[in-house]
Amino acid sequence: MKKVAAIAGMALCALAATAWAATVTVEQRGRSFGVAELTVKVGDTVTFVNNDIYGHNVYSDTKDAEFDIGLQEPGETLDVTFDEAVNAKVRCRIHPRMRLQITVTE
Ligand SMILES: [Cu+2]
Repeated sequence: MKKVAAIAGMALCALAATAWAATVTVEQRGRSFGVAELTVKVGDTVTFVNNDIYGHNVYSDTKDAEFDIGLQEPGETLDVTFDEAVNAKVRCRIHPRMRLQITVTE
């Protein structure tokens, strides 16, 4: 019986952690990001939604916030989760004018 209780407790912790983390959506349309700046907390997920007629390749080479979601075709949605407090400069490899600043706070 004790073992069952421990497993139930772990499941509750996992649910609590999920409830605290937020998901913020960033749209791409007209070869630009829907917002120029965004502030999220550590553990939050940014969902990149390509609502454009062009493909995009969103990435960041900012230290501690590196990611590259690759070629994202129109209509595709991709998630990036931030696990460090950083100021991430987000760009598109195909469209250098696309710029987004994501501030990740504790
Ligand atoms: Cu692009």
